[in-house]
Amino acid sequence: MIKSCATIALVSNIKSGPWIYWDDLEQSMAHASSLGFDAVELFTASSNALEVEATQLLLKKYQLQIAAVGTGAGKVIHGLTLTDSDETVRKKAIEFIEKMISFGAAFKAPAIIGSMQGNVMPGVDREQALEWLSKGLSYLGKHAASLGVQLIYEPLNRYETNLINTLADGVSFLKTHQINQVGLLADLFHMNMEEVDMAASIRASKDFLLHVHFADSNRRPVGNGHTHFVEVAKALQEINYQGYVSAEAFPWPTPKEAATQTILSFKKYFKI
Ligand code: LER
Ligand code: MN
Repeated sequence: MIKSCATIALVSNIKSGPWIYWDDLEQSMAHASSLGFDAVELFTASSNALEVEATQLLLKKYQLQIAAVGTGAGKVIHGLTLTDSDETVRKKAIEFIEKMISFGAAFKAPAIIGSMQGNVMPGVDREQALEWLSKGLSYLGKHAASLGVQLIYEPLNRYETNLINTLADGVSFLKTHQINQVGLLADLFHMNMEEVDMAASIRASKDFLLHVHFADSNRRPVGNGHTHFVEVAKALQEINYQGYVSAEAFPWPTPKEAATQTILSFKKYFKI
C-alpha cells in the first residue's frame, strides 16, 4: 500500500522552502494526524535537534511514523557537501550524514541525501566529483545497512546540482559504482523539469525507488500546478511501489491548506 506523508521543517533560521509544516513539531503532527496522514518527514538542523524518546511518544500519541529524515541542513547551515574540493569539508559532510542516519534509525526511518551531494565545483574534474560522491554514498550506505535502515539518494534539477538530474542517471551511477546499499528518491518537482516522461522514468527505475516527493510542477501542493498525476500514480501502482508519497511542497497558501490539498490529492490519485 502506498503511504501518505507530509514534511515538517524544524530549522529555526530557515524561513522559506518546500515544506508543508513549520517550526512546531507537536502542532504539525496533530494536524497531519487529524487529516489521516500515515507519516511525517522531518527536516532538522542536526541529528540531536530532537529528543528521541519525546519524539517517539509524540509519534505514538498521533499514530504517525517518521517516513524519512532530510540531511540538507548540513549544506544550508554548515556549507557541507560530499563533493566539496576540500577534503576536510567532505569528511565533515560524511560525519554529519552519518549522525543523521543514526538519528533516523532510532525511528526506523531512512535518511535522504539531496542537496548534501553538492556540485562539480569549478576547477574539479567531473569524474573526480562523481568518485567522491560514490565513496561517500558507499560508506554511508553501509552505515545505514548496519543499523537496518535504507539510505536514499535524490537526483535534483539542474539548478540545484550538476551531478545527477534524472532517475536514469541515478540508476546508472549506482550500478556503475556498485553502490548496493543505496536507493533513489523520485522528487516529482525535479522530475517535471528533467524527465522526458515522468511515468516511464518511474517504471524504468522501479528496482531502485525507495521514496517519492509529492509536489506539483510549480512546487505547490499537488493539484495547484500542471503535472499529469494520473499517469504518475498509475506508474507507481504498476511497479507495486509500497513506500511513502511525501509532500515536499511549498506551504501554499498556508501550511494547513497545503496539507489538506495534499491529502485530497493523495486520495484522489491513489484511491485510498
Ligand atoms: C531539494 O530541492 C530537495 O528536493 C530536497 O528533497 C533535497 O534536499
Ligand atoms: Mn526533494
